[in-house]
Amino acid sequence: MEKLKRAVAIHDISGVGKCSLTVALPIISSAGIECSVLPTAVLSTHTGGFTGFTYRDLTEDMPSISDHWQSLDIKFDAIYTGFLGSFQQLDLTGKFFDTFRTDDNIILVDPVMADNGSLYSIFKPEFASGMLKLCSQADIIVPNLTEAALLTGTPYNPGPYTRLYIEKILKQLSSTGPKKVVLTGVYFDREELGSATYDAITGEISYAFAGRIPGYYHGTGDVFGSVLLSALMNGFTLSEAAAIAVHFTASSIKKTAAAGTDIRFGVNFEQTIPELIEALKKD
Ligand code: PXL
Repeated sequence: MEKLKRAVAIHDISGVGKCSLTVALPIISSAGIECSVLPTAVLSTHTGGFTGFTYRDLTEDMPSISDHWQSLDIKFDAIYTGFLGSFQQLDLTGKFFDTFRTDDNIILVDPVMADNGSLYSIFKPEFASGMLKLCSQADIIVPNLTEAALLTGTPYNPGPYTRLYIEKILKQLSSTGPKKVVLTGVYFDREELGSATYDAITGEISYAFAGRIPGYYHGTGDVFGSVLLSALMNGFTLSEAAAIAVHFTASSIKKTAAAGTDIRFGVNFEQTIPELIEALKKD
């Protein structure tokens, strides 16, 4: 039996409305990877589409959790960050990277802060500069096109896109530090939606698409990021991992649309997990 790999997911816990840790934990675990968690906040629901949510900030706990793990000499094969609520959390997460980085672990930052052309309501515009700094410390970043615009200081382009535009953004993002970039929300026509990847070491660019399902579904970025990391940790290349993540996310959205689920509650990824296990099998 191969040694179990261990990832740590640094995200919030939103009690209702599947996203962040309630997505990362089940997906990464079902991919055969131990998933440790460093919760950044506890919310009653996520912040998109629900009003009146509670928000308990856990910033104060982050350094002591990190110190305890350091004292135990805990090692992580991957560090995966998502929703971070403040500059202080960005700073503490950057310090966490410095402490737990090894020669061969993966640091994956999903710069969760915006979608559909707008910054999430709880963030101020300056937040993007702090997120850019954290991204510069990552091996892989996974922005959507709104986040990419904020990180590159370019105006948001709602698409459809051209290869020229996408490849310029990929290279601009990589020039800020991360050697691998995965852009989500890429489309050249109204029929398909997917991702583009860039590996600055090999120069390889790849695309993966699935049929577009109309509507906006919450938590899909976290589903995508969790599957991407799971596939990478199972030995798939960046382009293969992105294709697995695109098809898993699209299949989960399809099931959600067919079930008529309220889109605020996230996607029916649970019913897609058997497909992930199949996709991760090596022949
Ligand atoms: O899925 C991203 C996300 C994660 N966590 C919280 C959020 C959001 C997006 O709105 O509000 C708390």
